[in-house]
Amino acid sequence: MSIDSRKVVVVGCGFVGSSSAFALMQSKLFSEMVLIDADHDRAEGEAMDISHGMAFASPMKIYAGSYDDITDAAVIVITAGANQKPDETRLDLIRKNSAIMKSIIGEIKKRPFEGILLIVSNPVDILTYIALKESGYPANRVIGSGTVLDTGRFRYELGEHLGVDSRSIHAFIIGEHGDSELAAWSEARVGGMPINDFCELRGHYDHEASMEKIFNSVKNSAYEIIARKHATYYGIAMAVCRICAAIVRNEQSILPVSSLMTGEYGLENVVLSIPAVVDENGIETVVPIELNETELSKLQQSAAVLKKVIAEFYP
Ligand code: 6V0
Repeated sequence: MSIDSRKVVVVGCGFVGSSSAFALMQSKLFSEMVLIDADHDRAEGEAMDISHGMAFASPMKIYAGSYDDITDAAVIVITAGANQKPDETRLDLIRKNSAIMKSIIGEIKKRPFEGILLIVSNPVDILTYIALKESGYPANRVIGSGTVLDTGRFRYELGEHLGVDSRSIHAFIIGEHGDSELAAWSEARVGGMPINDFCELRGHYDHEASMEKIFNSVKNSAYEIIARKHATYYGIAMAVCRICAAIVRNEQSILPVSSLMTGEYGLENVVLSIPAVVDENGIETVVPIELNETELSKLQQSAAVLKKVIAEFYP
């Protein structure tokens, strides 16, 4: 079965899946979108509702389907599973969501799917690792949304702080998409300038305090949003679109998706986020940016947190 680069499947049509589908419809990246959910009525309702926006965007086919519809898709976006409740960490979700991920991968594996798996459900790094192991697909085809959202939040916060378009900022959140993530400050650039130099250009000299404030605000964003509206979904929906664009347009964009480490920074057999070149084959290559000693040690600690959880599933 050949791949139809204009076809996407979204598995899980809750807040994140339906918002992603809504954003994908507007993105014009695809001409066919299949929605799958354990609650088929929900998938049908979302497909109907989103289709009604099509007259204001551009034509495509959107429908609630089944796993028999996945075989020629370019990308399957998996957002199925429980979300965080107030005071729950992403790692707390593991017990509920690992079983869901295994059952979904089991269904996908029964069919000759050759496209890219994009895992979004949390804890995303662990579930991407599970998807990789259970599918047996090559590592380039199994991507987690990782810290693409956190990096978007980071660039937004920096843009606000510095009075500059966030798209002019090259700076990454790396590691776990969760509590042990870190900001790669030493490599951060604004318009090509080291970030502290740009801060001073804008009259900010209190680097340590500002860095701590901005990073904490990024790291705690999900908790702050969930405390107010019980879920987060618009930011991640845009991140899903961005990753899909890199894949289906073969963009070779550098995005901090989560991928399998194979020796980078001394890390192996763990899935986490560092920048990677993303193209039609998924991960073309990871880009191990230079880290200072503190950052490297934090990244290794983040990997250790994830490895401890992985060891429970694959001792
Ligand atoms: P939700 O609104 O409860 O939706 C979950 C959906 O999954 C429901 O519609 C369920 O019916 C469906 N579902 C459950 N089991 C299955 C199954 N076996 N097959 C198909 N569908 C199933 O949750 P929400 O949409 O808010 O969150 C979904 C996941 O995304 C959670 O794990 C979140 O933690 C995660 N997020 C990940 C983010 C990221 O940056 N990676 C960001 C936000 C949320």
